[in-house]
Order: sequence, then structure tokens, then C-alpha cells
Amino acid sequence: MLVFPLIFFMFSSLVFAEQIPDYYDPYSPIFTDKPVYSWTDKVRMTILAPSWNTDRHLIDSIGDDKDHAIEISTREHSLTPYRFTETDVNSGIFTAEIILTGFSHDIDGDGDIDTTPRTTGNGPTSGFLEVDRDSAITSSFEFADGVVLTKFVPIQWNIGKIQFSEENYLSDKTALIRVIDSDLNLNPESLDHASIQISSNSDVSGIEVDAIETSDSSGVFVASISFTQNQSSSGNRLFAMPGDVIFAKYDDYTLPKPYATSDNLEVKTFANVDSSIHILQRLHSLPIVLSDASGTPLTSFSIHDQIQIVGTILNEQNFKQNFVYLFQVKDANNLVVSVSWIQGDLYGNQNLDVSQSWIPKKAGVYTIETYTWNSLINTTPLSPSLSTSIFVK
Ligand SMILES: [Ca+2]
Ligand SMILES: [Ca+2]
Ligand SMILES: [Ca+2]
Ligand SMILES: [Ca+2]
Repeated sequence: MLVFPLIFFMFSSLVFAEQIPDYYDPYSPIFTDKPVYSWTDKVRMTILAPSWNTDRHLIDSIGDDKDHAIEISTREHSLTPYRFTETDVNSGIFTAEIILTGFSHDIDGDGDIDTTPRTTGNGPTSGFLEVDRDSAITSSFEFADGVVLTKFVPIQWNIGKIQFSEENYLSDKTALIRVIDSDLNLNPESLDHASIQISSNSDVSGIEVDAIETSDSSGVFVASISFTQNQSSSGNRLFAMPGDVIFAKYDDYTLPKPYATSDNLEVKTFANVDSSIHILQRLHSLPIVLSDASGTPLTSFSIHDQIQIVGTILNEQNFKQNFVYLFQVKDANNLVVSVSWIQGDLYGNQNLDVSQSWIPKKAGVYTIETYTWNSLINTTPLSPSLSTSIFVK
């Protein structure tokens, strides 16, 4: 191929751009469907060559003529001649595609090579071409005698991304996890797989799930998982308690420069799991019982007598919960005469009696209110507040 004379010719053509065609921006350029490819992509190429539409009633071909061959090559491997065919009988537009087959490499660290590098085919489809990580594909077409059109497209690996579909999940919902790494699209004509590790605070070893490509050549891989609070992790089911952080990660063994081809990188993300039980139903609070100091229920109340106010909270959920239980006594003028609280946590299905003593100083009507909150700072109610009125004589 006349590479050096061509370069000279192309530079000189710039000088005389008004007299003769500009072969840097010619009327017969080569296009590719992407500006950059990953190592196992499908590459779709188009050449606009109206002057090669020699028969307006037939599909013409270009590139398989040895005097005007099309060559698709990397530094080490080459497909030539490679045939392009006209998109319609009279379009003057010629297309072809090839599938890149990468090089021998283990993409998941299991010790097995996952690729089948090969260079074969003569177009217009089903050509296979081996490529290295940081190589490039050069397509060239001797469009006219001594005029060679070329198109150069780089090949690169990508750093993968991993995402949960939501930041927060309720424990009875399904979570979707997505890996985006076009380097894992090993076969652009079928669905590929990616392996994702998922864990929670409550199960740090977690599960490994198989994510499936969303379409033949998307390079996007999706898996769904469910949560369990009372079974161990298994398959796509993860043991995670409300309040847990859940983590997803995969190891990217296909990294661009400046990483080495042998490097790998842990790509990870997280989300939160909360209970699907409505917040106001997380704890159950029973009406208070009023008794004397020895625990005998009181039916009437006198000033200067000690009254034990006894509340009961039930954690009917199967997970541990923090709580604040607050007592408040108001007089007939709605003024708070006593307030106190108890802070703690309740294990799943645990019940607790909480009590507080109060000695009325004046006769009158009093209202005793109780509140169950998640904390004194957030004061989010975990059950409805309750109130009881008494008359002190
Ligand atoms: Ca034609
Ligand atoms: Ca492997
Ligand atoms: Ca695929
Ligand atoms: Ca990658």
C-alpha cells in the first residue's frame, strides 16, 4: 500500500483544496457507529461512495476487489479484502460489520480465560478480529487509484459502575442492582452474565448473584434480590434487618490505563433497608395502669398519695428497636406538672413494663399522656400517644 505517497498527496491536497477534492473531508468518508469501542464490541461501518454505485438497479459491493480492497486491521491482525454491500440498489451507501474478539484474558479472576480471540471472515458481516486492550482499528479503502480513505477508531476498556435502583428499600420490596461495564459484553449477539456480591450489616458474607445483560449488546447487567428478616441468606434472598446498610460490589478485571491489564478493582455501592411496617405501628403501647406503691390498682386518687403510672410496650416486630417512652401529667389548665421518660431498646417480640411514680400536690382533674418515640432527638412516634384523665380529691 502506498502509505507515504498518500500522506504526501493528502497534505498537498489541502493546499489545492478548491481545485480538487479534500480527502481529509472527502465525499466518500468511512463512518463507524461509535467513536470508541470496547474489546469485544460489534463494529458497524458505513462508507459513502456514490461513485461505486455502478448499477442503479443492483446492490453493488465494494472492498472485495483486489485492486480496491478494503482492509480492517489492528497492528497485529487484519481482515482483507473485506466486502461492504450497498444498503439499497441505488443508495451509494455501503455497510459492513465485524465482531471484535479481544485477546486471551480472565475477566472474573476465576483462573479461566473467558474470550475466544480469532481473526476470520471476508464480510459484509460475521468477520471476527482480535484486538488488544489499547489498540485501534484502522479501516482503509482505496477509493480511487492512489486515493486511500482511512478511518481510525480506538479500543479501550472501561471502569465499571454499580448501582442500586433506589437509595432506600422497604424490607418487603425487591432491590435491583445494575452493573454497567461494556467490557463484560463478551458476545455482542447474546446475553452475557456478571457476578455481583451483595451483603448487609446483618450478613457480612452475604450472597453472590448472577446479573444478566439487559439486551444482547447493552453491557448493562441486572440482578434482583429480596430481603428476609427470619431466614438465612440463600440464592437471591439476603438476610437484612430494618436499619441495615446493604452493599453491592463486583471486581472489574477490565480496566483502562493507567491500570495494568492484570489489575483488578473493587467497584461498590450501598443502599439502606427499612421496615415495611408503618412507623406508627412499629411498637404497640397498652393503656396505662395506675396503682399504689405496692402494685395494687387504684380506683380513687388523693393528694399526697404516691401513684405508680405503669405503661406496657410490646415489640411485635421480629427486629430490635430503640425507643423512648415519655410520661406527661397535665393539670386542668393544661400546664405540665410532671414529665419523665425512659430510654432503651426492645428485642424482637419483647414486651416491657415501664413505670413512673407521681405524687399529686393539689386536688383537681389531671390528664396523663404517654408517648412512644424512636428517640428524644427525632421524636418520631412509633405508636399513637395515649391519654387518661383522673380526678384527685
Ligand atoms: Ca447499485
Ligand atoms: Ca474467567
Ligand atoms: Ca452480550
Ligand atoms: Ca471494565
